[in-house]
Parts: sequence; structure tokens; C-alpha cells
Amino acid sequence: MTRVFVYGTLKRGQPNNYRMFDTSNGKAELIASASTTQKYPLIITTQHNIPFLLNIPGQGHRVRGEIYKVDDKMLEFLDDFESVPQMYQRTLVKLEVEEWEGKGEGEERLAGGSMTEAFVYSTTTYQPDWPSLQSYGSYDAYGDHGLQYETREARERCSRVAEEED
Ligand code: PCA
Repeated sequence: MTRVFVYGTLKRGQPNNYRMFDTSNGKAELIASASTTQKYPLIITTQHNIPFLLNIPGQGHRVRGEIYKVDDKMLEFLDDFESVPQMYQRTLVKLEVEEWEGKGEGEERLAGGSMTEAFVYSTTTYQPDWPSLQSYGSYDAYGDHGLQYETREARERCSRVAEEED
């Protein structure tokens, strides 16, 4: 089992969270809410309003998210879904645990306030203007910013329509 920190569309209440509970992708279990110990720019960009954590420690905000425990199959699914290594790279990030949310038995509990590490999908392969975009401490696809995430299905639907019209 591997620990992954999610900060974007994979969080609870966000448009891709269901993918973590689709057993054909593998297994995932929420274990804690957490924040990065360092600041990072968390921005929303591209025509699809995709969230990206830029791998620029010290700039932006401490970013809030959730730690999941995933099996190898889910990790492979997530790497593919996040287009590693082109779009995002999976790297380790230092975290401060906010609250333990795990249900499983026989597991070492992470106490609130304790420090830990997990993998995160962040990026160094960003466009030159991305570091100067507005950054957020907590991502919400449906937030006041109005930059609602366009799901992969919607993008594919649009490109199919465009092809048909060609
Ligand atoms: N999915 C990953 C990275 C950005 C995104 O939307 C996540 O939620 O952490």
C-alpha cells in the first residue's frame, strides 16, 4: 500500500473522487486530511480549468488535501489518469496531518499535528506564465473563482463533435 496526497479533483466532493472508489481501478481508502508543510502555488489553468500544484516550494500557500492509502493497481491507474510524467510527476511531499479519518484496524494512526510524507501529483513541466497565476490554499472545482473543471468525458465529447463537423 502507498500513501497519496490529493489536493484537486480527486478529493471528496470533487469531480474525480468517484474514480478512487471504482474497484475496477483498484483500491483506495481515505486515511487523513492534511496540509503541505511548505507553501506551493496551487493554480487552476488550461481551457479545461485543471488544478496544478507547481513544484515551487516556498511560493503560494500551504495546500490542503487528503491522504489516501492505495494499492498498486490504483497507483498505476492514477499515474495513467494524471498523465505521469508529461502533465504531472509523482513526487514525495511533506505534510502536516489535520485529522485522522481512517476506519481500518491494525494501522498506525497519524495523530493530528503530526508530520508525515506521501506522494503527490505536482508538476515542473508548466507553462512560463503559470507561476504568476492566482494561487489557492484549498481547491474547489465549484468555488467562487467560477473556473469549473471540465471533466475528461466532456472534453472527449467536444472533440468527437468537432471531428464529426470536420
Ligand atoms: N487530480 C490530482 C492532481 C490534480 C487533480 O485534479 C489531485 O486531485 O491531487
